[in-house]
Amino acid sequence: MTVIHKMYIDGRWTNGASTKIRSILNPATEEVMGMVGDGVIEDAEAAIKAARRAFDSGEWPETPVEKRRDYLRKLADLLEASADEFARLETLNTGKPLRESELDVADAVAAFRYFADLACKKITVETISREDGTTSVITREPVGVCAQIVPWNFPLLMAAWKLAPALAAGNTCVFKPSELTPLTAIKLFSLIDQVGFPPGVVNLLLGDGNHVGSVLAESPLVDKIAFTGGTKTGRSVMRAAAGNMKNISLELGGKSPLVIFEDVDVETAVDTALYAMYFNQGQVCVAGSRAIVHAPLYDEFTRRFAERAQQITIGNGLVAETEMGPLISKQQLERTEQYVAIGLKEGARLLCGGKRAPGHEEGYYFLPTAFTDVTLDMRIAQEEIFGPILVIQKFEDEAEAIRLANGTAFGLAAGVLSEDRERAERVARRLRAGMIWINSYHTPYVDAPWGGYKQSGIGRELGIHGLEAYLEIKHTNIKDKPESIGWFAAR
Ligand code: TXE
Repeated sequence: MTVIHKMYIDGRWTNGASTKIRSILNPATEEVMGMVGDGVIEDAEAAIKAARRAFDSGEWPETPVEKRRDYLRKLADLLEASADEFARLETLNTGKPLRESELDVADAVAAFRYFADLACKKITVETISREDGTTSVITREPVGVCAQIVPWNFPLLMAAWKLAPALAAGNTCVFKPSELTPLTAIKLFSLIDQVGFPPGVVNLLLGDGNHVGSVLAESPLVDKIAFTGGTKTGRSVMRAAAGNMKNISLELGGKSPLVIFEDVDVETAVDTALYAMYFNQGQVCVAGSRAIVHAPLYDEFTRRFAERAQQITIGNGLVAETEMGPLISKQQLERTEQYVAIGLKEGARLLCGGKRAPGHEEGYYFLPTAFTDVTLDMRIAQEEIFGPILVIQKFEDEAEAIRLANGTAFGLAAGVLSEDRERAERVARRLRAGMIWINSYHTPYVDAPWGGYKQSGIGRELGIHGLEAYLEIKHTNIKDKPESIGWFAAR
């Protein structure tokens, strides 16, 4: 019999208020691999209430930060001890190659440890002694009840990036994974249960965005909403959050450029561009989905890129040789196909791929695809596709490279490849993006900020900035004892 996974609310597993069940698919086989309870409005409200009570009672926010650290370290240890199981489950539910899931689990463990320790070091008290005889005390306090909504491309890692800083800072959480990929989050909550966080401190809500996600964004009992997902959904979350002026963190879409100068060896340039674009089948917010290539290198680059893209081994993520897995869903597959049609209609030239991967009867497999002859005004150059489609553009000089790179509504990430460090840094300074890799790509560092400019979002995750996003700052001005101020004469 298939096990039906439940929600975790107020320290207990629950079926939720309805009998609705959702089937979870393996995108590599299209088979049902799990059944989960599907949340409804009442479940969202119950989770919010539990988090509100746990926060307002003071149990978690007033727990000493060192003790909160111990809970999170224990969680990290348990996660590390079952890393193989988590990686396998992540691959089954998302389709991503196992080597990528293994990285995700290791990064998730690192995030819990990092924020557990950082909170102890950085949640400090500053004092200023004043000539007027008062003292100013500046403290950092948790924001309150945090609703956290994540997408399907990095389910476990996004859970860690959201929960670790929030809990370390003393907040209480309602966490909602994507309705497509809840399985590693459910498994993480079985560890959370084992660690024994006080009831209501950390709650798992299942269900889709329109039903339960929107309740989190709107609720006046929620103090902060942290969202990772598409820009369109981000906009509606922001609108809903305005009702009670929630604190917001948004990590949204991108159309990130990889600027490649002619002094780079063509094999290295192609290798980096393949990695920047096709990692996780291109379903990465920072995917290097626009290669902007210096004219002298352009012909050789495109020729070699097409050859190498066609050599990528596509298959089930559990098979050791697999380099690229399936897309997450039928919907994403169709969306990717539609963008190929859009590109062709706009007059771009298909360099490689452009269709479902042959030889796969089941599963949402799509060939690594690239377009040349792309102009900046085309939709394929402007819109986030979130599938394995690269657009390649040519530039003549540095000014044109910068103009093209900055020429979209997004500003999440960018890469610059050049042997000339000075030139690469000069260009990087002009790029309007939150994360820039020079001669590298993709790696997130847990102690360095992650987030975007422009329509790629608001705020930063990771690093000290990621912790501060979950803290309020309070100034308390203290005078030893009450005394008349005498501003208005007593008559
Ligand atoms: O994402 P959504 P979808 C982009 C990408 C993709 C497109 C659509 O271009 O093709 O978005 O993907 C929850 N209130 N990205 O529809 O809608 C939802 O349940 C509150 C980029 O899968 O952004 C899920 O948990 N929550 C991206 C989460 O939001 C709502 C990653 C993300 O879903 C909601 C994913 C609502 N009204 C998609 N509607 C990135 N850049 O990282 C949905 N949700």
